[in-house]
Amino acid sequence: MSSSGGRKLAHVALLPSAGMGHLTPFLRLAALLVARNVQVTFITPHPTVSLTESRALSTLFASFPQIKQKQFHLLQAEKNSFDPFFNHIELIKSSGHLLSPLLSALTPSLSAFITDMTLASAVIPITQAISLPNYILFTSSAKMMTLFLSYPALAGSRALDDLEETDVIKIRNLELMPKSLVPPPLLQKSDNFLKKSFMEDSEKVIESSGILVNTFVSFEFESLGKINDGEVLERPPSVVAIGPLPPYDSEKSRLQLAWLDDQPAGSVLYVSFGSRTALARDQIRELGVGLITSGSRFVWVVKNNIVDKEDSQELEEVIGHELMERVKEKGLIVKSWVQQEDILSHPAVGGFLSHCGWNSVMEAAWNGVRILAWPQNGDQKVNADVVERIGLGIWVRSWGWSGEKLVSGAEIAERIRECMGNESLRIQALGIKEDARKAVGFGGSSDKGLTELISKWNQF
Ligand code: UDP
Ligand code: G50
Repeated sequence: MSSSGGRKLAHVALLPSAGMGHLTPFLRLAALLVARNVQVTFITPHPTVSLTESRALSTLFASFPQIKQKQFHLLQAEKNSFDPFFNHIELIKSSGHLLSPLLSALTPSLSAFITDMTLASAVIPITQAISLPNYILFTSSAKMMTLFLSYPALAGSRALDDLEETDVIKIRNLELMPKSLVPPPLLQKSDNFLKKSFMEDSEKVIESSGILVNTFVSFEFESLGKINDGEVLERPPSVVAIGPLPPYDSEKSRLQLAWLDDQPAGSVLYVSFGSRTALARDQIRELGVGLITSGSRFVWVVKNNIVDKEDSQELEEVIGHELMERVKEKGLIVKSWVQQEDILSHPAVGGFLSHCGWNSVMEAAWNGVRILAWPQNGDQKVNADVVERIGLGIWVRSWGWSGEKLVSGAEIAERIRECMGNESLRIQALGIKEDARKAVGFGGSSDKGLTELISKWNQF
């Protein structure tokens, strides 16, 4: 640690995993810590999977010259999964032993180390060996964390196998969630990345110094309570809600979408399935029909490929000439990275058709934008359930997981109208925005949680 006028200042290193959904909360946490006089070293696994990740990192270092960058050169490894981001997480894990010398060489010596939950099993033993306090940043919902923390017990007891889809998963006397919400790979008989990493990481996070989670108490009161009251695990690690992690200034103000300025307040639906989900071609076209027939204005981000640099197709090839012409009447359609925060914070935007990646949910809450949830895979049904229960949005459960069925344009249109026309949902979303801002404002629950952590680090 370093000292300033005799007072010790914390020095914290951050290590994110792969993909924008995991990187963005780390960038925001870095900016937040710097604003609180914490010295930050940001360890960047190199190379990144997507161009967007390397651009976001450059922006961070350009905007915050006080953040030290340390490149973490990854070894080459076999690619076991079809998912490039999962492969990359494996790669970071298998390069883990190279971290020790990197960490020990940092000056001043570290007060704490924060890494992503997907890297826990590789990183925690390394930090333990050098007696460095290690924290996990959980970048999904607290509800997802209840499943994550109980997974070794569930998988061990085979309780999951014996349940019907609609049955509720129980652990001791605790009702966790219906089996239907669980990410499909966790229910597969065969081995896969998610099962293996859930098992390994969950067993290891119990030994961490604590878990930080990008959520806030009033949003996920029940799940946070279940964890911290010892209902999920008898002796849980300390779990601190520090969200929503606010976007920092240089993420904003590069608005490419002047079109939005000419639209009436709250009239536009923003449509995006996040950074790594490409809908099937026939589903993209039905969605286009749905948007047009809904009568709503919209900004639609079309994603045709999981990884940005592998996508060379023109927009018109993806959605077809006729649809392309009709879409232009009411909406804006793009096939590139957009600054989502710019869009969600724009007064013209009133709704968000979202896959419910957790960052998108927190950003919608932060901006008071109601959600029409269309989870596709992974943790997204769990997150959609949180959204629906708290009253931030609606979720049509019958639409199923990605690829289970083709949802028709007519049905999509009907639900868009229902969501955009729902006045009580609009008001609820604004209430949630107020709660979100209170949580991170001075003396709010997330502000207090982070302040306590920092003062602990300052003493180390
Ligand atoms: N995002 C963005 N522009 C895009 C697509 C995504 O800014 O065109 C951001 C979005 O704001 C969020 C992150 O990328 O912060 C995606 O994370 P999320 O958890 O929502 O979903 P994932 O991409 O991990 O499925
Ligand atoms: C990403 C993803 C699918 C998915 C999840 C993702 C989660 C989050 C929880 O983040 O479920 C999680 C914890 C530890 C771990 C992996 C995932 O090792 O594409 O389900």
